[in-house]
Amino acid sequence: MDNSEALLQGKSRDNSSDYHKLSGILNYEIKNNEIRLNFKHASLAIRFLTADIFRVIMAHSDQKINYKSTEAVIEHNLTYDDFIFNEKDSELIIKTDNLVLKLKKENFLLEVFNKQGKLIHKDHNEYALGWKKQKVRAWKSFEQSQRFYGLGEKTGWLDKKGRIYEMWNHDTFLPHVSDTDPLYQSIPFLIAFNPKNSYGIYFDNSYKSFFDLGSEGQDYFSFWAEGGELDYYFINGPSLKEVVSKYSQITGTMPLPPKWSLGYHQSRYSYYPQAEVEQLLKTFRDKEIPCDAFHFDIHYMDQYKIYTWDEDRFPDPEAMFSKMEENGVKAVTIIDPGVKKDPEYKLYQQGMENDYFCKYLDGKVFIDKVWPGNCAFPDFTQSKVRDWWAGLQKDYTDLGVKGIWNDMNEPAAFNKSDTMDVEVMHQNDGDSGTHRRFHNLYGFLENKATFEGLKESLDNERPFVLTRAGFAGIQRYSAVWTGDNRSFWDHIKLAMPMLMNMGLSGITFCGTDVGGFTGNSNGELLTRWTQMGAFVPFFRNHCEVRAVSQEPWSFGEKFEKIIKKYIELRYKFITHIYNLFYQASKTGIPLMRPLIMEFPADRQCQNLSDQFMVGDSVLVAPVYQPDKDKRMLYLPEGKWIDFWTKEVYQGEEHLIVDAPLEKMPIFIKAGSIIPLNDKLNYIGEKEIECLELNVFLNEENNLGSYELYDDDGLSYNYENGVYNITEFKYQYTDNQIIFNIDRKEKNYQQEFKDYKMIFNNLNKDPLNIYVDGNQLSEFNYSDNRLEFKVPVVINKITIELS
Ligand code: MIG
Repeated sequence: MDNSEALLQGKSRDNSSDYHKLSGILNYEIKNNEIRLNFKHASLAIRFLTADIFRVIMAHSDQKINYKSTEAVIEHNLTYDDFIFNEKDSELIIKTDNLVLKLKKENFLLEVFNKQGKLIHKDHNEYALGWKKQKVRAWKSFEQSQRFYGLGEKTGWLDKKGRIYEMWNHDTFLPHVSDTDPLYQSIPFLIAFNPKNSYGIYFDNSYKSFFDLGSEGQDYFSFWAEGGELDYYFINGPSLKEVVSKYSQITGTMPLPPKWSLGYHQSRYSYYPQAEVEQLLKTFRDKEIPCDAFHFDIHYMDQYKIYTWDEDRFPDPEAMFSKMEENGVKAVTIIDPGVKKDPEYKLYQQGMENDYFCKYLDGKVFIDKVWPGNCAFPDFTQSKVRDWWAGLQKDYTDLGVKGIWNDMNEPAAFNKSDTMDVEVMHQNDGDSGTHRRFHNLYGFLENKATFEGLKESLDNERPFVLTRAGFAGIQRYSAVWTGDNRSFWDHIKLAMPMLMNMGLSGITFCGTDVGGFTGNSNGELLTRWTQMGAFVPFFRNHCEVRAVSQEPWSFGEKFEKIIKKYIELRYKFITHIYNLFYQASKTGIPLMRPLIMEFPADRQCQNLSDQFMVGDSVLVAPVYQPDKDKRMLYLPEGKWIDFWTKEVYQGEEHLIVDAPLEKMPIFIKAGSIIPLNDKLNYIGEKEIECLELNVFLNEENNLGSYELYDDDGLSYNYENGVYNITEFKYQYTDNQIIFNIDRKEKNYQQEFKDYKMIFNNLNKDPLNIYVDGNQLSEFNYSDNRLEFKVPVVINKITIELS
């Protein structure tokens, strides 16, 4: 490596001209859902999964086409052979119901057109696909007006254009700044956004890979990997939502998590001894600050040996957990993958006796330093190792632990490369390979084992797993947090586009350490961060071992009061948030969304990185600078209602709004319905007797609807149909509002007894209200807001207006 390459940290310009390119098509063959093309030194398979999704696999040199997918791809039975094939002089044409593919015969090149005949995707004229020794690479044309999203956990703006990104899971403790890359997760899924024709490319390759999105202003974007196959999926939208949703047909959606895990989590590195945890519990409950989970960081262990307890610090973890449980707080314990090399330690013995650890080809077990000192690393590519690991979960769940936090699973090691030697072997049940191939899958497979083990031992309860490292598809097993951020204002800002792109990359359940991990937080920073965190899917306050305390009360009463208010707000929104999680589990569409997902035609939203939507109707604009009492924000088309003041704003405008410390701007899209519930100290504290249905009216002649899913929030009984789906619908005309309630599914014994109906932005006097035909005598109307209560069993409300 010469100096300049070293400076580029391996992202050396990988000269396109050094690659072998595909020549002309020699011959081809069509079989079922696939067209196979043969070239002089390569072959290509194009397989159709649906009318919108096809997979391209290249084999070069002496290789055969390898259809084996990485573990990221779920077992699906998507196959589509309904295409029409045509051959012309210079090209082969394949027509699906939604796409037309043209394959140039002479200098191979793929073009994709939409139904209307518009070109939406094209290989680069000069390069298309190629290889260089072990490397495989694709080049694609792009127009400068195009935007790029996705790629998982990356720094920078919402639009990823103009940089090279590396996929190589890495423990990055140095401050995450705008061009820090890579971080802990690798999600090789790219979205090319165009207002009318968005598509995605999922590159199913677990080797170290790169995406160059025009880093030198070139007219192509490109992705390549240091080994393995060129194996990618083209996913047609055409909308951004459809791209994201269709991607989840390949890598899966997040399963419905336990509802408590959507509450507030309190963590630090580390809470100990036991008495401190008990004090923490008491403080939360005395102060009535809602909280659902405490996280136990590495100091709970005996010399950092996983699945052990330091008996001096924690004389009776079981009793501690049951006391926590009585007070509605669940325990989540950290686990690192490194197993201490200690001949007297049970796990090390088991691993050595059963050949569970990663080793070199010559049989030597790979040993490196992590927290416990010298450690061996389980080879999670082996099913027997995953079974062993899954079985270990019971040690903890028997004590009362409800969730596992998988850290250091890049895997991290205290050496120059920060990870395992790439020459170490993984056995992978007979299809072995080096760490080069399995590095990015290491954490993924560990999480799979953890999730399955917890599921088994928790007995019909849904597990909670949190991870730092992962690969595409990680959402099937685990929530993700963004690792070691800092108590910097910049890191509130950095988190927003990062989390939004993670959501677009399949990771619905993600969050960032609220308050900042490294460095000392302060009252104002923690307050602002908590405000944002309350609307981020995973909501946990966590900090480093040397950092000052940053529990909600740590910086005095002034801040505590506001922080408490926002944690409470999270719980007021929890029915809505849970509902959005349900939708995400069905469709793959995340709850934390960039505005562009909801307003794809609005150019202002294309790179809007410091505001986000929660679902399709709540717009959040966190304050991420100190000493601010105003914030500029953008409202897209439509009418918007200030959540706090109920003032109505016209959209397609930039506004400067008041945002004193106690206020984070929140706007609700007029026309929507939002359920809000009573204050809770924790999920399941009490039955929610009354659910508020907040209707935010738009002008007359407006329709609105909301579909509410609800179940016990904890068990798998919903898989047997034990859930409710209720649809609320209203129509607002010049002299009346009709509100309908349709209980579409009702197999779960609902906790709500009443709905409190709240109609905001109603500027006509209500004259009479009829509930299922009976006149209602009690209601309140003032300041354009109408309120009354009805029992949940009713079907129809009619409000006559003046
Ligand atoms: O090398 O377990 O990102 O959340 O507190 C540090 C101690 C190891 C890194 C995690 C952080 C956790 C810390 N861990």
